[in-house]
Amino acid sequence: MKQFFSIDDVSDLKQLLEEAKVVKENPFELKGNIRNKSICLLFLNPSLRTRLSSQRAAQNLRVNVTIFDVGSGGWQLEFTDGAIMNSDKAEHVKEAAAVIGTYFDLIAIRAFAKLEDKDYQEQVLSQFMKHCPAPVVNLESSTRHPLQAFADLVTIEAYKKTKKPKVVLTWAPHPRALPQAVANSFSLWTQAAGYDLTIAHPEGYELAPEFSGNAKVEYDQRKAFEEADFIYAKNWSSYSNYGEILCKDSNWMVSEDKMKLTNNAKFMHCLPVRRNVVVSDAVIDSKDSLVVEQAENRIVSAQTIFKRLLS
Ligand code: SN0
Repeated sequence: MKQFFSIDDVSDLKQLLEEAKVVKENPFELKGNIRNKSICLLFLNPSLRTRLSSQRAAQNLRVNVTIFDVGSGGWQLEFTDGAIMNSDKAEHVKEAAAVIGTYFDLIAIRAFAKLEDKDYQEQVLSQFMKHCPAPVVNLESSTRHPLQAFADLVTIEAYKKTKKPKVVLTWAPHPRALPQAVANSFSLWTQAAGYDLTIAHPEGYELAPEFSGNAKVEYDQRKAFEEADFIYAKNWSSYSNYGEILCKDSNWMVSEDKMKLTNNAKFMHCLPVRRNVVVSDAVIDSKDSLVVEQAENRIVSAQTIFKRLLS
């Protein structure tokens, strides 16, 4: 593995999940000599779990970790090749990525979608991967959140009762327009794991075909919930009407009565979550809610990937 941008960088998902199990059971075990290596976490956007779990993961591996809020503490970066830099952006990613890559053995970057047309070109991450000599890890880019999806798989693996559980990714309402990254990665990773995936959403919220893949699409949320083993709620904005909010229908909130249609499903969400908009208090506070455990597994997914890339 040379970088961790997407699931395409994982050629052996089963093996990766085995490695995650080992990391989870023995978080402080050290094999190989990666002590004294150093990681830089670069944030262009806010974070709670990603920041803290990546830092914990590095600390568990006894590697040095530096957090840089490049969005607020660094020069404004230019990402476009050939730009005439006579405006507000002081530094080109070419130099920034090259320099940071000489200071650290791995850099991990968060750069959300701006919900602008160019998002699916993944300019920020691809420019860093091109110009940084150290391996790059995706901490949520415009179209993907692979460490979240990996942690979600670790969570589902620990709770699934059948080889091919029925997993439902359901759209839920939200007051703001959000990226598709979490939903996109969840779809790819759960399909790669061989689960039976249904994606439920109102019309107009279809994910890009490269991300929905062979998942079943269901416009009737109640029907989707029938016999489900896992309900994963997430809001995303429209892909076809890019970045737009097409629906705010509160009937799409995950509620106790809908959870009753399932096969005693576990409830999942990547967090942060808007209570009583995306999911009711009763569901997220129930014994079937896995949201905190998912977040805890973010340490496992980050640590497994850092370990691979630094070893
Ligand atoms: C981000 C997203 O991609 O949907 C990060 C999720 C891990 N979520 C948000 O930006 C939610 C912000 C809000 O206002 O609720």
